[in-house]
Amino acid sequence: MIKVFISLCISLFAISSASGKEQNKRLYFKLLSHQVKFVERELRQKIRPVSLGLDNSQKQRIKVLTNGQVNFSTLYYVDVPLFVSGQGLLGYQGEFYNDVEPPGFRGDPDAAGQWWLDKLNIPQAWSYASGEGIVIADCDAGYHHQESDIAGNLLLDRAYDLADRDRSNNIGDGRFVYHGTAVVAIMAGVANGLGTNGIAYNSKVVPLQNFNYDSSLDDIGKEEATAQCVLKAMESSDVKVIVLENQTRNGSSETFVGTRDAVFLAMQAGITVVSAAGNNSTELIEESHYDTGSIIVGAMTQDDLPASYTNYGSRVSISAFGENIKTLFGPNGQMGNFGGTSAATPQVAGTVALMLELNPQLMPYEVREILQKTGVQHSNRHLVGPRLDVAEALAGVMSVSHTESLAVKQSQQFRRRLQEILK
Ligand SMILES: [Ca+2]
Ligand SMILES: [Ca+2]
Repeated sequence: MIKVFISLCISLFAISSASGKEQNKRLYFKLLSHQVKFVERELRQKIRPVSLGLDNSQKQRIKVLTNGQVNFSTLYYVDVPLFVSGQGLLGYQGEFYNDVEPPGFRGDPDAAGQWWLDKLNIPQAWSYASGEGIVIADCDAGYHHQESDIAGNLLLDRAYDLADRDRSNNIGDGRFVYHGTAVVAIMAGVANGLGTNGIAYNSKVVPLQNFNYDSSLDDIGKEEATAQCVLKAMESSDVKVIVLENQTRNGSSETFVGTRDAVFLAMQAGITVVSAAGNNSTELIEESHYDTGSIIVGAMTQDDLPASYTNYGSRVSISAFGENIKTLFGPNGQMGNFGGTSAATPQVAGTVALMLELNPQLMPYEVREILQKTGVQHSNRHLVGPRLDVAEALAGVMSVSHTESLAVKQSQQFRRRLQEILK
């Protein structure tokens, strides 16, 4: 029954984008019945063309995406031709909001200025996931960690500075403290009714500092500290995602062999690594020769073109927006305009947290493949990969059948052994 149902399902989000040019309207609804099997049958039966006045081709377009189970707290939507009324869909045993979007979570107040939320289909994705239960480690330049918009999601007891051996517990100093603050706010900012919130607003972040950009503080080089940062992140058994927010002169952080090796280990341990491509307009050659399996993120302009500065090449997995990203900088709630592959990377990392909440067993290469398959293709896609679409990525997670239990087991064993060695 469930199998048949899944095979009939089409992505809602795909429907909405494919039918965007036609005269359509959107109907929102929540299912109310408590009898799942009954509702599944109803979903199929009541969608008959006769009940809606649709022909067969139109009928195909209003099937509802589920993950094989009907979720009653989830808000679904369908795009239908203008003449269809919500009354025709009442057989869903649902509560309908004809034409009008019902009150749902669209972000904290300042999110109103965040144009990219809608462009990346993030509010739709929030019907499915918020990052709950997912821990991300960020290797970054510093954090205003007392900012209320990020503090609640930071795991401060694990904060660590890998570059400053004398003050390894101070992640709030250095020249670019705003940088990690901005990254965490985009990726995992707190949904508290104030300011903004992140894409994975219920995830948690281990704040690691890989450089202070201050010779009076830093004892070892940025590249080496980044490699150490990856190893440090792996000491925590619950970290599922590692974010690398620095570049080298030659490209992404993975041009440094120590970092590359550490990333290889993380991938074998089943941790998804999301890495900024860098901002030098450079082709990533070494990264193509040594594909670690990480997700390397390029930057797009607001007009959906590859940014002039972004590093590029076949190894860039996916891209997100790298300009006019209004977000928290701190201190004292100060907002700023963030950009570069540094800004694009947390958009992807937050999405990965949502994906892993839906299916924590996904292996890193599956996460990358789903992101690439579901991203928006553009004419320059060979340079920076497709552009991220968050709702489509979640639909992609829900539609794959997952048979990787052996790989999951192996990665968990590897991770345990690695943690013994790292201690
Ligand atoms: Ca520091
Ligand atoms: Ca907030």
